[in-house]
Amino acid sequence: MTAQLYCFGESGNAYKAALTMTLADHDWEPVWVDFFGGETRTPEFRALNEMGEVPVYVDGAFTLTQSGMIQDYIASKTGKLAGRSADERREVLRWIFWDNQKLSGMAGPARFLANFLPPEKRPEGAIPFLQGRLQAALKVLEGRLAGRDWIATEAPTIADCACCGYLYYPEPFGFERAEWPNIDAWLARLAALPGWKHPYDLMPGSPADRA
Ligand SMILES: N[C@@H](CCC(=O)N[C@@H](CS)C(=O)NCC(=O)O)C(=O)O
Repeated sequence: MTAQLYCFGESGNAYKAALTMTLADHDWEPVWVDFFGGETRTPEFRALNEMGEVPVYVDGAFTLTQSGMIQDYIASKTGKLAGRSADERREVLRWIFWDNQKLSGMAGPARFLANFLPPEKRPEGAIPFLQGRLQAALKVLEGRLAGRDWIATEAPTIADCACCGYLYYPEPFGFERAEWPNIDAWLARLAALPGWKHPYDLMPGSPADRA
């Protein structure tokens, strides 16, 4: 049976799961969620995920939420992008936890506030605060990628698919790719992997649809 991923193109968190399944050759199809129309707040969606978030992975009666959990499940199931030993898998998880809080955890809200929320609804000071924290996280990532091709191990893993979650999007949110040469080269390496797709090509929905 083809697994389903509840997602939308603007979601970097959903992209992590979608990219993982794609690069791991795991059969899946997207189910578009109308986030901007409020779908994640509906009782129907909350019945699917009480947390009210995408991504949601559904395979028959089996459901998983949280991008890192879905990524870990796919890596375990397919044996791809997983790390080859227990030590490597722990290192992979270490970077996913870091990403979810420090990198994507700042990039996602910064991008949302700066691009998708009307200016009058933006909480004062929130964007500079998030962008300051984001710069600190980008510095950590830039340092990590000095002299190495992939984040957690010598091969691409789900840690790479997590950390890149927001970094291919074109909307301005405080990440200028040209300012971070190691990150830039790593994003190019990732994008050269067979099957890689940009988030707006991998999942339905983009700002152009709402213009
Ligand atoms: N830690 C979660 C974060 C998921 C998340 O924040 N999803 C956003 C879209 S990127 C969402 O669905 N938000 C819905 C809402 O806040 O109403 C994960 O990694 O899956």
